[in-house]
Amino acid sequence: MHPNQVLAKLRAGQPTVGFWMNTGSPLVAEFAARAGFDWILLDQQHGYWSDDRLLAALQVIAPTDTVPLVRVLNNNPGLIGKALDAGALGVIVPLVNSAAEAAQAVMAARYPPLGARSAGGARNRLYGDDYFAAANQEILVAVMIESREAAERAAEIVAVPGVDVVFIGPGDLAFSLGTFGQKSALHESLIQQVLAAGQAQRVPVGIYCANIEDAIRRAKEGFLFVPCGDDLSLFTQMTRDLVRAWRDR
Ligand code: 3PY
Ligand code: MG
Repeated sequence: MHPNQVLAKLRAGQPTVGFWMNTGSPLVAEFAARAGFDWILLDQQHGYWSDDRLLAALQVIAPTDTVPLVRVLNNNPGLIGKALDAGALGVIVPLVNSAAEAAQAVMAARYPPLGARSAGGARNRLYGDDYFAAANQEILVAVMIESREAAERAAEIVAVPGVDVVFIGPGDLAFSLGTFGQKSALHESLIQQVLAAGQAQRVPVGIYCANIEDAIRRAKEGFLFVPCGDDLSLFTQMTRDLVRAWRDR
């Protein structure tokens, strides 16, 4: 099995940048995968990826150097196994609030003896005849810390064996604090607490960033796994700019 280049970079302490995809469009995924991002995330929690569209997107990303990841709908072993069997090289699991929930996500993504992922699938084995033997090393498992409760338990969550990345969801974290804006001092201090917990145990920490400026700033702070935009927001921004330019002519 070809080494997972995102895991290789993270294990070497290098930052990785990704692109978030919500459109459910394999065609857009094909173009995004040729832009040179380290990873592309197909979001099945908040995006529009039916199983068929997800499969088609994984097929067009596979021949490129970009690593395809899937955010699954929830921390469900069946959904995690299914995304990996379809050819995702990693999963991001939302709303993980405890070490036990993190262990459940790892369990679903790893084959025995490390986990309980079921043997099967076909596209996964296009990665090599040794897929079953190598997958436990090469499949990325990211668990999302996105509540106050989870952030306060960050040290326990990052310590769960098999967690490759802890990924902060700042939007849900703000919701859990009762604020819709993301800028409170408490919000930021919880973010920094999670970063420190990951760094103390040498587990890479990521955070959702909506634009390249945030991604670069967070990478400078030590976050190793950052997206820098999403397809629908970029498209929205660009089409609005076109209309504004036309109206201002
Ligand atoms: C959040 O900010 O809550 C996220 O899940 C980012 O995708
Ligand atoms: Mg979230």
